[in-house]
Amino acid sequence: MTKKKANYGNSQTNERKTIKKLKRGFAYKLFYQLGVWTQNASLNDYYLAVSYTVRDRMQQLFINTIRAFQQKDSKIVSYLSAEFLMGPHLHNNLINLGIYDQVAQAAAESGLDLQQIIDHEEEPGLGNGGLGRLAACYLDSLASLEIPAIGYGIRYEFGMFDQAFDNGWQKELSDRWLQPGNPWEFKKADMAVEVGSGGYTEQYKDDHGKLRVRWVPGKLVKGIPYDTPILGYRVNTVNMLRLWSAEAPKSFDFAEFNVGDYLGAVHEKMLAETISKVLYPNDEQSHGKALRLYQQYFFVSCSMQDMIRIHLFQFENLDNFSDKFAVQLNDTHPAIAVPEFMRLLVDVHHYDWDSAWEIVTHTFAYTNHTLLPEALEKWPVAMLAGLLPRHLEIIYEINRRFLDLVRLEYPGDVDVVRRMSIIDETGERYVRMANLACVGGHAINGVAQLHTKLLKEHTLVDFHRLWPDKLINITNGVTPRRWMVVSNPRLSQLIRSAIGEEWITDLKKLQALEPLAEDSAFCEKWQQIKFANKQDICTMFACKQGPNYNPQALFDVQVKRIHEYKRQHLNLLHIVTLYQRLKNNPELDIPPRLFIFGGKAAPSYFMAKLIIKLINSVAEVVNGDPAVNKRLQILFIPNYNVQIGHIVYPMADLSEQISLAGKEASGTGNMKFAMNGALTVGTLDGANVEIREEVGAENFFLFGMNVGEVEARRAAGYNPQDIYNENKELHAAINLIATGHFSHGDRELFRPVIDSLLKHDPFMVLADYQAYVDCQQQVGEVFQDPQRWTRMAILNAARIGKFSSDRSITEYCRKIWQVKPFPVALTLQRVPDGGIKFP
Ligand code: CRA
Repeated sequence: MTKKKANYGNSQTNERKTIKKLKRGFAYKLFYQLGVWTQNASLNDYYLAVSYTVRDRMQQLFINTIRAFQQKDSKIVSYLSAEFLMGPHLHNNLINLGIYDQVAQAAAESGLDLQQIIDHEEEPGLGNGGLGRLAACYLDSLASLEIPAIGYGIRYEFGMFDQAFDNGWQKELSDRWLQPGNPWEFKKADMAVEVGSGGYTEQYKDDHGKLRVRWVPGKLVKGIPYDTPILGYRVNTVNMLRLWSAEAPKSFDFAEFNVGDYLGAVHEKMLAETISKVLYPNDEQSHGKALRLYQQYFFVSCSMQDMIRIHLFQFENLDNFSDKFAVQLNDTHPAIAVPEFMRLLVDVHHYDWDSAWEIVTHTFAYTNHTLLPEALEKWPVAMLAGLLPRHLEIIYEINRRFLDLVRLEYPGDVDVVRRMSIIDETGERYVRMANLACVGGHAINGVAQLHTKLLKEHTLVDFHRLWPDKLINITNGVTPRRWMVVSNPRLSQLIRSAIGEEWITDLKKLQALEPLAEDSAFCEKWQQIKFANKQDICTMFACKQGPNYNPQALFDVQVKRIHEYKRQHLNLLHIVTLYQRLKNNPELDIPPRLFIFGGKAAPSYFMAKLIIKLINSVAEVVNGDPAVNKRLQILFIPNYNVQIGHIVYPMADLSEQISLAGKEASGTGNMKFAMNGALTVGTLDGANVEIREEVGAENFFLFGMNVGEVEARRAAGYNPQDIYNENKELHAAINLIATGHFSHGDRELFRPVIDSLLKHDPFMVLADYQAYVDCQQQVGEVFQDPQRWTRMAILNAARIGKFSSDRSITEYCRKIWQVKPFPVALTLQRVPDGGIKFP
């Protein structure tokens, strides 16, 4: 299919006209919208003026898309997610619209530096990490593939916290993304919906004398939608991200006001607004947090009501709802949608239970993103009873019917009933959200082959046995628009000039690069680009303790959330090992390495925060030691986020994907690195397995135990102390930390890390240590042969096509959503010169 570029002509005169209009646009926005005069304008004013000008260019497409969806017979995908980690919009929108060059030129002619303006944007960090960023990549692919879609989530006033370092410790600062103004969203105040909480349920007779149940909430809040247009790449489709913000309903204020309690009313208003105040960091135990549960219910209820409204705009009833909406539950965070939709159908729209259940189960599908037992959500029954009494009744009824089915299938097996029940009755009673999601939808998917296999064999084994066709795999993917075109312009340009640009929408086309891995001129250009990208980092960050970072060094990068299962401390033990080797043997022939870290720790995760302090402490000593710092340096980039990701992936030589096998569901950073020509050192975990299959075992540095070996090792009685006693280098490295070498003699500071490793080592760092160090030795040797390294890097990029989110989304469309592309025609013109005539 040929993709028509939206509406920007290419001829020279058109080009001049466009630039002229853009320049006038900047000036207009500055003057009329922002109310400032050029001389007084701040960088933020310029950023806003440019962004509003660009946004105007998206409007025609946006409005046409919405109209086309309303008028035509298309199915809409609703992606329900508590997190959307969108990253900065401006640059991405320029690329997807295809007007980057014109805007850069117009900016330059207006005396502005587009790069500086792009860098100024405060990114909307409304997600913790992989899961939220995946949702953002999926929205990009949905729009680019011309699939009608709405992303539904929460407009957190404070997103992911900003991270700073204070004497090597993580410090959390509040994120203020909305402070400078958000030019990308539209507030739709008149599309607000109401959401209840608390209260009681009652029976009543309807007009036909039929006995019904209704929920009488004790409180109401209003959900206000804020819409952000999501552009596809060079297509007319502009989908929508609809985020809900909580406000107190007016009627409520007035009621209080009338009895004279003005301050009480204001207090109520504040309470209502706390619902969408802040994003919960993951790795926090949230079972007891009513606010977190209510956040989930709030956005889910708003979204279901919104979909019903959209549906009833076109149809008389909800009978065919599941033909018109496919609703994806991004993990269990939105799983309360199952009883909420049942309530809306049965209590509000008066469907009988069976018909309602039919609609519900045909509408929902659930993606599982984790195997970690502590991340599987469950809510105390008592809490649900207080907050959502009607939903608890509905959950009981769903469970009663479901367990009847289980008993019928497995007569006499009480254990299976106990395990599969939506209610956990082993102690304090809980609602198991994963079980609810499995029962309430027609499909369940894991996010990488290995992950899905483990779901089938362990976490969801009973559900898989009951419904063998329900659990499927869809391996994650990432968007090449943001993760190559936007973030790595040099490499994208080289690839374009070599093989054209079809790969941008069809990533498998990168295969055409394979023969170029043997072309010395191409390889040389490839190396120059990697070098230039590395130089950028060296200029951006100066080393605080030692000589400046060396762009010739092997850039060895681990960026991701700090978590013990991801094993940043394994990486660190390797660094300490190299440090010792160099101290003992200054002549050692190893390539210079720059170890780069990035990532945040959940504020209450003590061990992760101590690991950050440990990395920073080792950095201080290593970088400051003239005996080693020409060959070994460490850079911990603070506040890792999407924006920093843009500069990190393009400059990496080596991608660290070293989680304990069986722990990382998929990973997506692993894909971004390989796309940008980094080689991976990794375990057989998550999507690493498939990446290795695609790029070839000979182009991937594999080490460590596989899942089977991990299980066997644990079953045999794993004792980390034995390894410590037997492995001399490891022993010495651990002792160096324990004796205070990196903590100014303080032997207590890092004791919890050491104790954990020696006594329990839950993620088997010591068991994989030697394999890792040996593998890294090999990495160093290959790096000393630049031709070989470059060849491997090119082959990684050439064979990474599978990991485009376009492929993932195409699979979701086919296997789960049953939805097809729906190209948008531009039937509506822009505002006519003579003004508009209201109907
Ligand atoms: N933390 C997994 O751990 C996976 C992403 C996206 C995660 C990653 O391995 O790549 O999801 N899981 O599928 C998660 O958030 C609630 O579970 C993640 O980001």
